[in-house]
Amino acid sequence: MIYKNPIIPGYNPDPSCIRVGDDYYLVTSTFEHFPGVPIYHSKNLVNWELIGHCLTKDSQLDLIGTPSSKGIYAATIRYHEGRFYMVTTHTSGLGNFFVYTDDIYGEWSDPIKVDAGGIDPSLFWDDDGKCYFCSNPKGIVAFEIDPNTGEVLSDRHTLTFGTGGRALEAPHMYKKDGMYYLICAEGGTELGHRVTVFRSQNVFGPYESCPNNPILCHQERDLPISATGHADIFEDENGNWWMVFLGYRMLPRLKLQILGRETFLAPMKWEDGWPVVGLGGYALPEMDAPLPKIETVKPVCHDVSYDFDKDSFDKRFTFVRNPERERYIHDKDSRTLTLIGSGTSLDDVNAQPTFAGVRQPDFNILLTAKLDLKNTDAKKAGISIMQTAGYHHDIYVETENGDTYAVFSRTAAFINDKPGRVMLTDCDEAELFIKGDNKYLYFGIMAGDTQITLGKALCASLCSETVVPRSFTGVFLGMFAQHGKAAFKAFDLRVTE
Ligand code: 6LW
Repeated sequence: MIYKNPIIPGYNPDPSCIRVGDDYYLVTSTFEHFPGVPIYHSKNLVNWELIGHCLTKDSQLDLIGTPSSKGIYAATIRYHEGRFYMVTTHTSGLGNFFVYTDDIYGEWSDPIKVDAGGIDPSLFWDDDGKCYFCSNPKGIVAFEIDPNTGEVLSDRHTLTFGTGGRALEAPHMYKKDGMYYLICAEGGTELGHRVTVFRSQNVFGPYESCPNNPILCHQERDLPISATGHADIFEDENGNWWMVFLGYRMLPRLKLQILGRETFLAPMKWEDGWPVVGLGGYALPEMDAPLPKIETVKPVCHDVSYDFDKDSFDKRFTFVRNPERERYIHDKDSRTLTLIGSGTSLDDVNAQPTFAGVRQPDFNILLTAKLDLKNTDAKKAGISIMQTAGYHHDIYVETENGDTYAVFSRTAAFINDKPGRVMLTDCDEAELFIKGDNKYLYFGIMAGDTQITLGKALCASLCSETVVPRSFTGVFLGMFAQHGKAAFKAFDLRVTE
């Protein structure tokens, strides 16, 4: 059956996936964003539902002051004897740690630290029940740990220094037919990114490199998906093998991306004891492969339509660092979400603005949000397309000397344009919009007699990757408030043609 890539669009990097029975669970990395590490569930590898997050409590994840693209790096999910484990690195906090749960729909444990250097940790259980921890302090290193306490139980062994690509990372270990396999990423997460594989008869090596390395690499191919790497593999309930990996979709004609590193899927086979990925080392936006449970496949939809009829946020809403929860008030009777803005603005680096957003899932989008102006007094109340404090464009309502204005402002690389502004008269409600295609973003408002596109920006102006070193995130579309109340009545994000 033909399926479309990315399987999980928008900012969803460093995927890790497991099968438990005929259920698939996949996690991705989240940096300075809260809650941390989303968990997606699927039966057919095409329809993925966000079922929760591993790190939902402040006691599990402290992001206060975390710079953009620091915080939570790549996570690995594993399952052993009824228990789920998620292991990751808080690069500006605890370092390497894991959490566990026996109920993937419930809460996860507090973090258990592992005394290990490097990033991109993973766990592997051998047939004898021993648990091994891998990461990349210098080369790929593995040692045995106690999965209850995180205690280190063996010497540390270097398994490989890779094939010579820079940034050897993302080690994932597996055992198949008595052989240990180690899948890694090399080349850095940008255009030279690749997947390499090594194998050994012993857990601690020596490991031999696959003669066909890299087994996935788009660097020298003219393909619509770029930067493929950072993979995890699994066998489905029918005995077919799959690889999930990150990649990104470029803005046409530009070597830039804004949606972030997304999650892709390719079928995989074994030939002569080595994995062969996709179409002999590459993957396409449409792939034909034997998906499990095809009878359950439904049309994929990434729209987010929300009129605040609940007591709390839809799981898809994300905050920049730990949210100050009292600043987000849901009133399901009046179907209003009131944001109470502090003095913090979206421009404040390492801060916690009053902002709640969802990942931009595609280039062609229309976001509309309704504001109840009678119950809004914030200095700024509106919507933003936001990558970081230095890269966001906003359309908002502001009140000055009793007059209300709609304002468009553009912040890119800390350059603030002179905002576009129009006065609003005789209206109780305003509908703000951001419309995007793969070249431009348009910002406007409909309020009373006013219907106006106030500004336009190139999508590329939001791109921080390749401009800011180590920029790992993607773009959010969200609501915000600064200095006072903003009463939102609806939030509607559509992926358009
Ligand atoms: C991640 C590393 C990488 O931990 O980038 O693309 C780092 N790969 O493996 C941040 O996502």
